[in-house]
Amino acid sequence: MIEFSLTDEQKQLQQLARDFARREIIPIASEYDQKEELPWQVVEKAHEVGLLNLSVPEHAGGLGLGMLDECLIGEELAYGCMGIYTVLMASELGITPILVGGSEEQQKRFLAPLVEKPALAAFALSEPNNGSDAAAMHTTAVLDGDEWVLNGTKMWISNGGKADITVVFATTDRNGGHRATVALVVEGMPEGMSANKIHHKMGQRASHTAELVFENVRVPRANQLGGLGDGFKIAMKTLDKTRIPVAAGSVGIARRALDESVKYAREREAFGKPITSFQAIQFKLAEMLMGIETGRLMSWKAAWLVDQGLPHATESSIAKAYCSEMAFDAANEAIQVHGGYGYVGEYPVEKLLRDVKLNQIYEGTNEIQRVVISRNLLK
Ligand code: COS
Repeated sequence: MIEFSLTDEQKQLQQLARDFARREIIPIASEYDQKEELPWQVVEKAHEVGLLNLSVPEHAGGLGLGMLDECLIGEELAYGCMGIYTVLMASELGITPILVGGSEEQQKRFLAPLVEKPALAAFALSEPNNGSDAAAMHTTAVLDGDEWVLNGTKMWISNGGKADITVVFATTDRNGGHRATVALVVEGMPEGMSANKIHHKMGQRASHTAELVFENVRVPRANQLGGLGDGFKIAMKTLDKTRIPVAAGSVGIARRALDESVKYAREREAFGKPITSFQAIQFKLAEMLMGIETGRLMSWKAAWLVDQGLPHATESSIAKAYCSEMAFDAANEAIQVHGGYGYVGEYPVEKLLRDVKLNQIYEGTNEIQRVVISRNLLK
């Protein structure tokens, strides 16, 4: 059976997120992009209306929403602003390893506080000198009695330093490869942990990105997710899931690019007619819609597989790579439709292009998605 219709609850969630984007995100998106500042009031409002930390399970007091639900919401948030989307959805990225590798006790302990108040989670895997080769991490974890002692630097961490919990991946033996990795939940900013904000990003500037430095940071052993040596696999299983909302967010950006293009093209005249009457413009709009519909289907399929408990790594990577490239093209063409006006901040389309570039890089570059897809194809 194939079923494309949404349940009433899903339609309500979608509408809630759409209204939220229109009321709370779109009016401030440009200002916070320019200020390079995380709009904390949006986090508070998202918490208030139930759009924050969606994947916290019911046994930890959350809504326990599924991946398709997350995609519906993610598309709407990204339509408003991809940077603000990243603030909210990077929290889901921080929660997911706890769902993947944490015990029920750990899920309750770490996740229940994330629904009680406006609070964020973060995921710290990449380092200054390794991103794609995630197993080659240099951050060390050394056991001292009942505590792990963390040393090292994590890089490009969304919500880094702002999050109430940060899942940090570290090695217990630099020569041990992925089998010597652990996943540790760091609560707040313990002694020895510091965050340095990364400035002058090309886009997604309302999202707070930081370098995290750990100097002899002590983490209780009870905060270790899974077993010794499970860290890398927990990270991989997490990304297999969280790349799907990135795809959905990309669809949201592409939809915004199309809507802005249609609006402008209807108003703008050339050669005595609105530019919508020219095929050069019509075909660009048609291409955008073709990409949006195709990309949404792929992200929904990947999300459906997750919700069914079926293997989803290949589909997740296809959706992430396809949708981020499709959305990049849509944003680029939206600028072309706007001509010179598209190149300046007066219209929202130049921001779409700056923002969407990151979708081709974070949660695994699109080259890494092709590694995943081809390895799964050939194995
Ligand atoms: N789920 C579960 N297990 C996985 C897995 C997955 N998706 N991918 C790999 N593994 C397991 C393998 O089965 C293997 O286990 P065994 O040694 O027990 O057989 C182990 O992990 C190592 O796998 P592999 O040899 O394939 O790992 P590589 O070092 O070659 O790395 C890639 C694989 C490149 C796919 C991985 O490093 C990656 O995804 N990199 C990108 C990281 C990323 O997305 N960073 C973004 C940070 S968040 S913004």
